[in-house]
Amino acid sequence: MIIKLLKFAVLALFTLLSVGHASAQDKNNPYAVGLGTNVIDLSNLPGNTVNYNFSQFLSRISYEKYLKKGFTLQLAGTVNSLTKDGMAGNPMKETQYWSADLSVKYDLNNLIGELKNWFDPYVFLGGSYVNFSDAYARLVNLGTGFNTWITENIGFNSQISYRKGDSEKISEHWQLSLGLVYKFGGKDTDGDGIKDSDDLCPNVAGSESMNGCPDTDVEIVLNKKDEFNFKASGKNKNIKLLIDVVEAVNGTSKCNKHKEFFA
Ligand SMILES: [Ca+2]
Ligand SMILES: [Ca+2]
Repeated sequence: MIIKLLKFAVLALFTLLSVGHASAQDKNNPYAVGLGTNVIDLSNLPGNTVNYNFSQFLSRISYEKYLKKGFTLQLAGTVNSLTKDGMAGNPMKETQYWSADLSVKYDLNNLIGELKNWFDPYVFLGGSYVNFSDAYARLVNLGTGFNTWITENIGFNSQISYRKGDSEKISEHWQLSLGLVYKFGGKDTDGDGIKDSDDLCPNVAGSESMNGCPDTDVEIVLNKKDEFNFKASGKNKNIKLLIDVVEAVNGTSKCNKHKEFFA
């Protein structure tokens, strides 16, 4: 019990103190998976650790897909083994618990502006399908949490949810969770380190200060195959248009309108 509490406290401390330099989960990394542990508290109000039902270290798994405008869809699964009924640490007959949760998360950075790009607070609302002592119930699931990104793709996650239903066997309860989250899935076609969604020139390598466009003087020459080669200036605001035109003339544009125009 003490060791479990310590593990939980250490993880919580890491979550609060870890400082990174990465950005929130967003269109650049639309997918995320998470692994962690959870605590179920059957009392009316969370906070008193004598009521905590700790679980195995890996007892929660999650998968997320960023939708748009700060909204993310999350699917999560949890297992636990309950021995405390939530009445001042009162023991109860050991009961297996599992739940499957489907939630929509909203990234608060989207609302209040990004305070720190490594800090990613959110709220969520969803439904949980819970198994408790051979009874099943559908519960409403709402809560809040945050991700703390330590690298561009890896972060700590901490959240609390309140679950409420009208089943006699499974009434309201709380779930706290802590874990690691890994986000992925961003495309960088030209390999310049700027994801396609932020790259003004997604097919031409460039610099960060030029939003992914090359920072050189404009120079367009015709080669033996009658294709244009170019060096382009990122200082020119029309650089993207210029590159679009060159790609269209060369037939390498992904844009059908351009292809038709130059056909
Ligand atoms: Ca790029
Ligand atoms: Ca680029």
